[in-house]
Amino acid sequence: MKLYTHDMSPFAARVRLAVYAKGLDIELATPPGGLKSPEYLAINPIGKIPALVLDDGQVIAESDTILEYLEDAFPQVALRPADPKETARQRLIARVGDLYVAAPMSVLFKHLNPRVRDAAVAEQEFAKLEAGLDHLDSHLCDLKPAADGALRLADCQLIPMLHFLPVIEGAFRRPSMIAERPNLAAYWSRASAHPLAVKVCAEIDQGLAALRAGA
Ligand SMILES: N[C@@H](CCC(=O)N[C@@H](CS)C(=O)NCC(=O)O)C(=O)O
Repeated sequence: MKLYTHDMSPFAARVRLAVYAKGLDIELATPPGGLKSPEYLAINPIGKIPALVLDDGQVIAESDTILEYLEDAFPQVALRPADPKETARQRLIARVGDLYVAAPMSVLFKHLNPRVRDAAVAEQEFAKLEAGLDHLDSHLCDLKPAADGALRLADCQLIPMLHFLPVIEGAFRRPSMIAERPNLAAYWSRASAHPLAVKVCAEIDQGLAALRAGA
């Protein structure tokens, strides 16, 4: 199996977290010729990472679909809780994270540079992001690290995204949005200390440093 990924991508980092947690032997590769090259579009017409290519050639795109596939195909190290109610909560956390946190973050990422920033769009997206983080902090998500300290699918989805928040806060000179939310802050202080979270966040930082250096 081959995973198309990039160190910096929080969506690809989700999948790498699951791959590391499950101890899977999956080749990591960057898209040949870049994300929009004919060669990569022939593999993943969506033109985004991550994409997983199975040994029989089947391509699975979209990080949440890849995570679910890996969980179904390699359940030996389980990242999905056995209890259906807990699974529903984990899926809800992941979905809230995708729809209401990752979405505005992706827009804000395009406005990091103050010289080409649309301040009105940024303001709107910050309002959406703050609301999304409030949802994660609320009773609805009941965000807590696993009692046994193990990683779960929702952790794989949240950790790279939350690690990215300071990049956005720094560019817009905003205070920590995690620190302002007690449940999220308690979750993050535990989740970010997991050795695989430390590993994958270091990879993201390495990717960001390479981007800033113009690599
Ligand atoms: N919904 C997709 C989002 C993936 C995504 O946006 N990946 C970014 C890298 S972090 C990308 O490939 N962007 C290229 C583009 O949007 O053209 C997923 O969950 O896999």
